Amino acid sequence: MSTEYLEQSGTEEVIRQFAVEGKLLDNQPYGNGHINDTHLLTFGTEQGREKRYILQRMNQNVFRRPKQLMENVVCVTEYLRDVITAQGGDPDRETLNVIRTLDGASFYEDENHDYWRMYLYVEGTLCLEKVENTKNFHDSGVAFGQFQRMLSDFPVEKLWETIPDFHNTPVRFRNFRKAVQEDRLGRAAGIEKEIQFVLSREKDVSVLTDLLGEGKLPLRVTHNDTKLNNVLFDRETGKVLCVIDLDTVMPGLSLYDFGDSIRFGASTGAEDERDLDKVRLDLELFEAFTRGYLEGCGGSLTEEEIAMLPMGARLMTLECGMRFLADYLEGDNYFKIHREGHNLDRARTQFKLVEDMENRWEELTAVVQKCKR
Ligand code: ADP
Ligand code: GN1
Ligand code: MG
Repeated sequence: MSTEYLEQSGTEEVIRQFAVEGKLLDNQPYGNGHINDTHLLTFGTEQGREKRYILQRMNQNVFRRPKQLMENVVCVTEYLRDVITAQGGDPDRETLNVIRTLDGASFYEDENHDYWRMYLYVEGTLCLEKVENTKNFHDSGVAFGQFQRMLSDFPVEKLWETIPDFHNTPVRFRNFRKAVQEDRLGRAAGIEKEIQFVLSREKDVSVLTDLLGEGKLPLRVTHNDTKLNNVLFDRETGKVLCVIDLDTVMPGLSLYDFGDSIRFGASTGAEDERDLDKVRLDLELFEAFTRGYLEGCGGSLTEEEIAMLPMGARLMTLECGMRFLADYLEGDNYFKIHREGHNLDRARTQFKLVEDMENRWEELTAVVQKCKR
């Protein structure tokens, strides 16, 4: 197995560890995720056909417990395979499929202690970085709602909490305040306005965790990273096909999944748009996703959850903004950046959206009430 792609990428030894037949023909960096290093591999089979796979180096700075993470992924995808098969779907395309190593493991640890895993590449799909039309955003809502419904009988106790307090907004708030106080790079001076934006919202951050603690919101199996680019659409039919990026599947609140989708997909601007005049919450998209999500959940959400959907959107957006800004203050160690100040730009779009949601709060709640009927 020696091609120039292999030599270039330095991943040849890793690829050899996986139980894949055929000859490696191509190996390219792939996708726009902020976390993992993703490669698209093309293999040629003896019958002259091509077969593609996704190879990922898991980001160990983010995922400190890669073994537990892969246990979660294997457990959840095997469960989903059964559900999809029972529904008459195609489990090779409608969920991720883990490719084992030659030893039968779900990942490979190389000599640098980097962890690698491989998935079947889902062919004939589109991954959207931005909403193209109201319908596909609605459909992504159906997909994330169904994802949760398909896992509603999954034994939650089988899942590891691979990133503790991932969407615990009060904990994220405290981490943010610590990053400001430490100000290791002296960056706080230039961004007082943004820092104040977060600090003045301290009373908001515990709304959902308090309701959870009081037993007023149910703990469910959730995806926790429901960005539009974490679903794949069928290129031919345009239908939503597969929920991907299962690294953060953990016990959580439905509001986390709903809220994270809204913060990314219902914005009129990109997550890193520099012209903040372009960034607003698009109410039509908000409504489309709400309808899709409620439809996908199939009546399983409680009254309290539905009432809290706008709060989920507002808090997930504020939380993500805090995380971007904390990362900026700490030296951009967590999210991949592609330009100077990238995390600051991302934080600013999130705050602009939060402000817009706050100003149009009655409209948001009215839309949710309308969709509920
Ligand atoms: P990250 O955590 O870095 O976001 P993802 O698992 O979301 O990593 O993968 C990054 C991108 O790679 C996705 O947005 C998608 O475009 C593509 N991708 C990942 N897995 C698959 C797959 N099995 N089939 C097709 N495309 C995939
Ligand atoms: C990361 O992996 P990706 O790009 O889908 C992050 C999410 C953030 C998102 C912001 C494990 O998601 O929590 O909301 O960036 N994932 C992790 O774009 O931290
Ligand atoms: Mg992703």
